[in-house]
Parts: sequence; structure tokens; C-alpha cells
Amino acid sequence: MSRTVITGGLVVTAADEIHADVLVEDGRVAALAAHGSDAAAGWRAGAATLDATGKYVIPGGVDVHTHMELPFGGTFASDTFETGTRAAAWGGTTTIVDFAVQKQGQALREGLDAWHAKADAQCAVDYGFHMILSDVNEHTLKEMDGLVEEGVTSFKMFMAYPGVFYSDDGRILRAMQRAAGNGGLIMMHAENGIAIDVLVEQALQAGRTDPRHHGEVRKVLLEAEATHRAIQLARVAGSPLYVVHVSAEEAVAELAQARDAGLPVFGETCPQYLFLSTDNLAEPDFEGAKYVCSTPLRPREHQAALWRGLRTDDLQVVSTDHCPFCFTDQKELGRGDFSRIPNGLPGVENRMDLLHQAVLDGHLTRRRWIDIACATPARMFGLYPRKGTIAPGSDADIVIYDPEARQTLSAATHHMNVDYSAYEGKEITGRVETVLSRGETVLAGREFTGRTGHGQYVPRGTCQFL
Ligand code: DUC
Ligand code: ZN
Ligand code: ZN
Repeated sequence: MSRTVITGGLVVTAADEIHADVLVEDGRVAALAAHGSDAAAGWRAGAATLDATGKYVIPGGVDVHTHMELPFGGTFASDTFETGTRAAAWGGTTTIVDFAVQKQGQALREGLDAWHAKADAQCAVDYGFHMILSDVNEHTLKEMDGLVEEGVTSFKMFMAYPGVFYSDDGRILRAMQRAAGNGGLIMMHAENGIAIDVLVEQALQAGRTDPRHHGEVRKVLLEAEATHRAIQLARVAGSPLYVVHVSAEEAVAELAQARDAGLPVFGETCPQYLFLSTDNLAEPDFEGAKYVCSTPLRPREHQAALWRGLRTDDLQVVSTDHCPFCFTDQKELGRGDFSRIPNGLPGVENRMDLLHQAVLDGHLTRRRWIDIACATPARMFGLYPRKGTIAPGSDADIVIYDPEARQTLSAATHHMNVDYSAYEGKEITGRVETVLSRGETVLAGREFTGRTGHGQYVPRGTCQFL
């Protein structure tokens, strides 16, 4: 039996902050006991010890929105499952849920098999899948039931990207009705893509081709309208709804109103909307392309509403939408035409640190940090309490976090396979020191000790908030 004791730290979960040692046996959390207690002293014989004195002991991060190797705009997201999950480990994230893609004309099964093939034996940390549903028909609706049974319990749909991932309201309603019956959760990219495409065409015709126009055509009102419409469709279908990458104050208001009415409607935001803004999109010399993602970055004023939503539980989850494209050769595809810039930002390595900085900045409590980054995403997508907490029986996915270490975020030191950092030069306090994944040390005092293929596929249960 393998045994590790993590001693001397402050164990922080979504529920508690306790000064306790943690006993790990055979990849799982076996017990917690007060520092210096007889129980804790008794564990040490024959066990490896990790000293966490002065540090936090937190659950590994659960990032429920990543796009490794996503095909987009004629290229592919630059992180593979190997490089992306290694970077996740460096950043204290021990579970990702990535999006398998069903292309138009394909069966869901074909898309899911392709994603299993990409990820199998490649990952450094554990992973699950959502399914992107881009072709709703009788066959694929039936397939949804089977996927829920086998642990792919959530389906992303797009009100944006006509001709690629887009579904019209009728198809969305049908998928929601199916999800209402089989326990699946519809995840919605809520932007009115039909209207956006008109504005894109008009902007390009008028010579407005710079990256900042990406933000200007993807209007706040078109995110709020789509969010409202998605909520009404879910009500009609009697299904729950999870709105991904919420960026606008007006969209948060739609979610808040629905939740105040008692509807099972949930919302996620991402660090880029909390820390970056249209100021970045307007950076000169095409540098703004680094910040092109959808939904887009918003004027700085929206950030207060997002932080407030996270505090009041109108938003429940912070994930990354990690979808990196190199500035050279990939983002550059859109020089002279912002609509050709591949959409997406890197971030899987930065999320836990940025949210810790938010604790220091007074936006979140420590427990809310762990709630929105670990526990609630695990609950939302049927992984709790195996993932997202430190409790007897949980997987020993544990981070020893140094809350006082200072670091400067930079592409020169990050581990994501992308040639820029969206947070270049940002100074933050707090850093991941050591990471266990199912009891195995994958990061030991800032040295990567994990291995490709350690990460296992995790079939998921259904949403645990219903
Ligand atoms: N948004 C992005 O920024 N990238 C990939 C897909 C999406 O919806
Ligand atoms: Zn999206
Ligand atoms: Zn996404």
C-alpha cells in the first residue's frame, strides 16, 4: 500500500478551512486529522511525508472548459492533450473536461471516438468529455441518451458560428427536450451569430478590419439576447441550462433574473473576462489578435458585474475556455480581416493563480476560490466528491499552494504550447508548489515529475445540482 502524509498545512475546501494533516492511501484521501494529534502522528511510520507548513492544501483544480487540438478557422488549437494537460498540472489543475466535436454530417459516436483517440495515453492529469452537438437530427438525438449513460453527460450547442457549429432555435429546443428526458445538461454558447455575421460583413466592407472590431461587432446586446432566448427555450423544454463563457453584465442580469425565479439555470465565466478587456483587443500592431475569443472581451466596466455574480452565485463556475493559437502563423491568419483570426486564448495554466490573486484583491473569499474552481465545476458535471474536494474517499488530487510566493506570468516561463501569454508581465502573489494526481506526485516543488499517460479518462455522472 502506498501512503503519503501531507503535514502542517491549512486545508481549504469549498466548505471548510482546517489546520489538518492529510493521509493519502493508494491514490485516495484516507483521513484528515488535526496537526499534532495522536492520529496524525501515528500515520507517519512508513509513509512519505510532504511538508505543507505555511502553505494551503487545496483540491486540484477542475477546469470544465478546454479545447485541446480544436480544429478552428483552418487551423488547430496549439496544445495537444499531452502539452495541455501537463500545463494544467503546472497550474494546479488536475482534471479537465474537454469538448469532443461532432462535425456536421457526423454521428456523435464518430466525434467522440476521435477525441478519445487524441487523448488516450497522452494526458498528464485526468480528463472527461463534453460533446459539441452541431448536427441535431433523429439519429443524433437518440445517440444523446447513450452518451449520457456512458458518462458524457453534457452537450454544448452554439447560437453563434452559422455554417459551422450553429443550431437554430428548433434544433436547440429538440436537444433540450431530449436532455430533459435523459438527464443531460445543455451548455450554451449564447451569442446571436446570425446578427453578428451581418455586422461582420458590414464592418469588413467599411474597412474596419483590425482585431478590435471583433469586440465591436459581437455586441453585448447580442450576448444578452441569446442568453435570454436560451433561458426561455430551456423553460419551454423543461431542461436545465448552463451558459458558457459569460462576459457581459447584461447577460449576467438575464441569469440572475432566471435564478431569482427559481429556474435551474447556471453560468460560467473565465479569467480573461475578469482580468482583461477591450483595451487589450485595441493593442496596436495587430497585438490585439492575441485577445480574440468569443464571447469577446468587454469594456472594463463589465468586470464588476462578473465578480459580483460570482459572489452572489448568479455565476457558479470559472473555467478557462483554454483554446490557444500561436500569434505567429495562427493568429496572423487574420491580418487584414479580424473575422479570420482563430478565436481563443490560452489559460489552463493560469486559472488557479489568477483566482487566488482575486482572493488577495478582495473579490473572493478563499473558500469561494475553491468553490468556483474545484467543487462546483465537479458537482455541475457529475464528478463530485471524487474530484473537487479533499475528503475521505476522494481521489488524492491535491495541490500544495504557497500563498506568499510571488511570480510574473510570462510566455518565457509558462508550459502551454503557445508563443504568448495573455497575461504577459502580470505580477501576482501565490503559486502552485506541489501537485498530486490520484496520489502520484506530478509536480514536486516546481519540478515536473508526472508522465504522459498517467491521466485517466473519467466517465461522469449527471449534474448534481438537479
Ligand atoms: N470560443 C472561442 O473563443 N474559441 C473556441 C470556441 C468558442 O466558442
Ligand atoms: Zn463557445
Ligand atoms: Zn469553448
